[in-house]
Amino acid sequence: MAGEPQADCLFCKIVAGEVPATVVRETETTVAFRDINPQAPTHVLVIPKAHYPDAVTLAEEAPQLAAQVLTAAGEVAEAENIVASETGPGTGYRVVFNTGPGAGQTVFHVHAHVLGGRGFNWPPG
Ligand code: IU
Repeated sequence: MAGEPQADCLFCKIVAGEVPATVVRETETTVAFRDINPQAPTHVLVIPKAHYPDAVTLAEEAPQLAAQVLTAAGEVAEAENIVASETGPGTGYRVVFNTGPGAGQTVFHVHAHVLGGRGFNWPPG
């Protein structure tokens, strides 16, 4: 059923405390933890505690929870001091939802990558 924990899901296991993670923020409905393979000085993953496979499914089936994930991403960015206060490299941050294997999604429990602390290129790689 939508939102129910999945036995074979790594991020459901992090939510359950069965797999360790460096948690930086937690709300009633979301958890944020540091990525084990960081791609930027700040690289935090924000997930809903409930299991949805990707961002679009989350938005379709639980729009309020999708908004809570994005709000938590913004709070992480504030706490990590990566919110743009001026223009220039290393200011501002990215919120990325890889969606589907072809786009690099490897864990099918929706997660927002919050990346900051360095400059970024456009278009992304
Ligand atoms: P992706 O968008 O599905 O590729 O992102 C999955 C991320 O989960 C990736 O950046 C991994 O480094 C990260 N990750 C993690 O933080 N902890 C883990 O135990 C595992 C993956 I497995």
